[in-house]
Amino acid sequence: MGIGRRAALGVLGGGLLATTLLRSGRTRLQPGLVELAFDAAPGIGTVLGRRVPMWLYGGRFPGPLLELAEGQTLRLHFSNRLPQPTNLHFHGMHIPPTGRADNVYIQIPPGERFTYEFTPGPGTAGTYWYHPHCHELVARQMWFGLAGPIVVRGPLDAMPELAAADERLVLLRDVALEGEGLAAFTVGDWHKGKEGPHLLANGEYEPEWRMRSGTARLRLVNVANARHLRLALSDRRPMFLIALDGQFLERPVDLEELLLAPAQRAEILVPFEDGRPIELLAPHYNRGAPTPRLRNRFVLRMRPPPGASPLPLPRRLATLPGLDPAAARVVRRIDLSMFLVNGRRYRYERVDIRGRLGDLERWRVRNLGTMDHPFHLHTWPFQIHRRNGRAPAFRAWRDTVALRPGEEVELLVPFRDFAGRTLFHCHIAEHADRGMMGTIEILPDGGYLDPPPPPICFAPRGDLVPRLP
Ligand SMILES: [Cu+2]
Repeated sequence: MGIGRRAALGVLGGGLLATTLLRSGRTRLQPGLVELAFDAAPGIGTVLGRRVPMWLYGGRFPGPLLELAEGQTLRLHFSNRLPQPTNLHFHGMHIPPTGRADNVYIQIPPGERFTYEFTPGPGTAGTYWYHPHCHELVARQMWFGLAGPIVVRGPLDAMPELAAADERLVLLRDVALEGEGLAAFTVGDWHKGKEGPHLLANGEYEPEWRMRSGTARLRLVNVANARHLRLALSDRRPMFLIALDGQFLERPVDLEELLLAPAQRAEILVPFEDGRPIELLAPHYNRGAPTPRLRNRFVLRMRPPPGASPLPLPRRLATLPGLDPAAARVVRRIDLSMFLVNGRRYRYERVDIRGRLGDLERWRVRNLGTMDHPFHLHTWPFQIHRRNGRAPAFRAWRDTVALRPGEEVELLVPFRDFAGRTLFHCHIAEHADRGMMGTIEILPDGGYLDPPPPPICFAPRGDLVPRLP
């Protein structure tokens, strides 16, 4: 397979993640095509200073960075060298759920390859991530190391207040070691979701960074299977939220604390006011499950450059359209309970929601369970209209919404583009694997979709735990 010079650049872009460097303005993307290749394969990763057998994208943990600009095409030659089927889901991306794009029905048997290809459109600049989506195998493949970042750049990234900030990707997940590697799954893990007592940032434990600007721009991504992260800065300094999930907000919002549920992203600006180091902290969060307490003193520490002063905050960011709830043609109720959506367990053959392309829908999602469940819809971003009857403080596009026990959120979901069949589910990976998921099909009037190919992902095949070679 011919991989050109851009592929090499793409892979190099991934390499930058290992040193946690990713600064806007430095990366020159050519118009057109970004092409790269990597595999999912058993390998050796370093976790808490120990070399452990893992499953890795491109031999790295986290996986290589996929970085492109709005309107550029990503062509990704992906090989499966795992002992079981796998595939890729491009979490949060507003791209087709069909063909070679974000198609969860693609199943790649061991030893085979597949070329993904898609073009994120205007207004999609943001932080995303990729992970496997082979039903019943997702939780294990993610826990043992399979996740990687995606950054889409757009015109807003060039504003001086953002471009001059020291930009860092921060992929967050917890780990537990046991025996010779990452802890194996126990029966209880499927119910509560698998967690560990150590939180890693880009695979590192309590890293300390020398910053290059008076303001940090952190692209935070929660790639944990189940751990919900409460995030705050040392001395309760304010942080300035500029983006949630894949989209910019209208203006920065100052926060003392942020809850980042599994799969969610948040971009924050951190000004270094007084030249002192700032730590990102993860205070304990009770999600209604017996979560092991983190042993971290901090998640990461940033040391500002001497004499640097913070950048001015951007006054305006994106312009987000309001959605009129009265224009919703369909109102749906979606009840979440353990392993079930609307009382039913996921079935590959069954379509749970049929909608029409062009419609705005209003979804009332309730958490009837006793622990938090993060609800994720593929392909179509939504706005939260109300949470427990109250309008949110600011407008945002989301792809994953966290629900505490007893909560109800009303979502406005515009199906403006991209027909096809895909999934909505709880993003505690173990819950989705156990059936807390449903199928949605959005078609133009009179449209028809062939049934998906027979499943190969179900039921464990081959090794369920990575082994030392
Ligand atoms: Cu759940």
